[in-house]
Amino acid sequence: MWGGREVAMGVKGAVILVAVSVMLAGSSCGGPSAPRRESTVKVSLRDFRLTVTPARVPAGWVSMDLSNEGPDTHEMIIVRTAAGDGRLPLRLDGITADEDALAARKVDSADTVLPGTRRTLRVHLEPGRYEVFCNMAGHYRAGMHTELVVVVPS
Ligand SMILES: [Cu+2]
Repeated sequence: MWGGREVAMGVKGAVILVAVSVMLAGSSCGGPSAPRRESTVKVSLRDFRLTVTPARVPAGWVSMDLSNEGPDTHEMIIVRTAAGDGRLPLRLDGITADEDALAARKVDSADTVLPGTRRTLRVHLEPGRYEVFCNMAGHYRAGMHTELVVVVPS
């Protein structure tokens, strides 16, 4: 009884080991062997709040996992800025950020994230301060913005 169970677990363990070694071999064939770190930031979009978790990540590739909790459609724009959260230049309407003025500092964006849906945006971030926001009419001014700090990897 006991012996049989051990044998069964042994076979299962061996299968896992093979799978892991295949994965390791696969990941090392794409160039230099330097470890590539990738962080994940959960971005929650809702009426009218935007949060990032964690709010501090090491520089490098970051996977921004967006989730629109609704009820409206939202978007996510990420720009580099040292101005401080909620201090982006506004358009003349006074309620939306001036994307033309921010074009040079824009990293990337995800448009039209429908309520109840998720999307992942991979971005490469240098150390610095960034603002993550939604710029659909009025949403910026209503509070859909937050800061993401990118630090030198330790
Ligand atoms: Cu929005």
